[in-house]
Amino acid sequence: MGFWLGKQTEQGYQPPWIYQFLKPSVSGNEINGLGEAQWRPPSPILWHRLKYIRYKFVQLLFQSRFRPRMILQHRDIAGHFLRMKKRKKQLKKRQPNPVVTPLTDNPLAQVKDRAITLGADTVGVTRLRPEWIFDGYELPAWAQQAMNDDRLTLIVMAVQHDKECFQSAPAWAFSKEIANQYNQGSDIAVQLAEWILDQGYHAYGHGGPEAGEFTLTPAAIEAGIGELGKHGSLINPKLGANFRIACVYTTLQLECDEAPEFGVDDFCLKCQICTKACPPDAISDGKKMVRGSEKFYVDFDKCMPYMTDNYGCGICLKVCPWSNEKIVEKLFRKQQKRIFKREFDTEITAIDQTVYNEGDGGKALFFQPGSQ
Ligand code: B12
Ligand code: SF4
Ligand code: SF4
Repeated sequence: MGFWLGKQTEQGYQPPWIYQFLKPSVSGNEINGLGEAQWRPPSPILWHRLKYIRYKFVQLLFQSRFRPRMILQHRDIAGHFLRMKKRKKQLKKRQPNPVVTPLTDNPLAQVKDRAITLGADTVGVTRLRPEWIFDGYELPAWAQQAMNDDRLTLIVMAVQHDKECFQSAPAWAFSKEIANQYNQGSDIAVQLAEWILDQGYHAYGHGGPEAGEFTLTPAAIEAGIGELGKHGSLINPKLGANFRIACVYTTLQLECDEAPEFGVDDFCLKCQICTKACPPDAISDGKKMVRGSEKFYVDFDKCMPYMTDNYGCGICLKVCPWSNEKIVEKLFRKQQKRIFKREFDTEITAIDQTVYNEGDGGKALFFQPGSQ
């Protein structure tokens, strides 16, 4: 066992002494509810205020390594991060314009266009659900009320990492790019929320690295951004797993997107690329029961120390075949075909109007019942 950095041994990856010393006695998997058959809200585990989490010293260990290097080598990104923190704080206090400006006939398209113009790579819309809120958290009163009435619109946006940096994972170039895209996502979310506030509706924009008030992954699935891969991150049919997520919740009413299946689940059950590539062996080769639902699960206790040693890792995202831009479209077509054959009467719709929509509007790629 190394003191400061972990070691690969014949028994596999061994976390460093400092991590073992600072981690609490409770397993992260237990906090996440691994093996629990009953539903319960997700518990805050990491990237929260220290008072909310048991892994506070682990979080501090990560930050004590990441932040000084960032400040010394990338002052611009560190500065942007501080400015975003301030803007998000100010945004929470902002009230909507008392004069409501009518949107166009198609507000959904108007909002999506704006998000794309601001820099989002893809956008989806759903309603924010109470079951995604972290235990102990509450939304601002206006949002809490709208969510209880099932009227709280959630706009989910994906921002892609620079491709070259992404390919360098787990090198520092990718870690720095994670921070950069957290800033970009936050920037887009804040600007979109400010625009919605100007139109006369409540809105708040959130982007990482802080976890925020709710778990983004199930929300992004519902908004049609992607499907959950075995590596625990979302896969989008165009971006693969090469993206981060930011969002805006608002009282502006928008039509929701669908969360169509495009074959990730089926594909992952046969593929083992990420399971084999993950150095600490954190990715299970099948689904697990977690807080009442069966899903792919990543072992927190194995992933976190390796991530800390490597400032963010990301190997699982990089090796995923869906992240290979040369084959992603082919994979997508193939899986659509398989699903179409298997479930003949399932209506398969475009996962995202911004995906593969050139030429014939993308219809040929989405195998609709009755087509072909
Ligand atoms: C804390 C956190 C971590 C922690 C702990 C994760 C864990 N599962 O225990 C650590 C540091 C280990 C981590 C690692 C990574 N993370 Co992380 N992480 C988060 C964060 C801030 C909160 C998630 C959380 O609290 N999980 C704890 C509980 C809820 O986990 P869980 O029950 O196992 O649920 C997970 C999934 O199953 C899914 N989920 C939750 N409920 C449900 C319900 C259903 C029905 C389904 C299908 C799925 C689902 O969401 C959870 C994601 O961790 C989110 C941002 C956010 N607000 O959601 C980013 C986030 C999930 N991470 C992200 C990424 C990319 C990573 C890494 C690849 C690191 C990197 N280089 O970027 C690795 C991947 C390995 C992994 N473990 O998943 C991205 C994913 C983007 C994407 N394409 O999907 C997010 C969304 C950040 C962002 N804003 O973009 N992460
Ligand atoms: S981020 Fe690294 S350690 Fe964590 S699951 Fe992915 S490959 Fe494994
Ligand atoms: S590498 Fe393979 S198993 Fe892992 S998430 Fe990607 S497709 Fe699924």
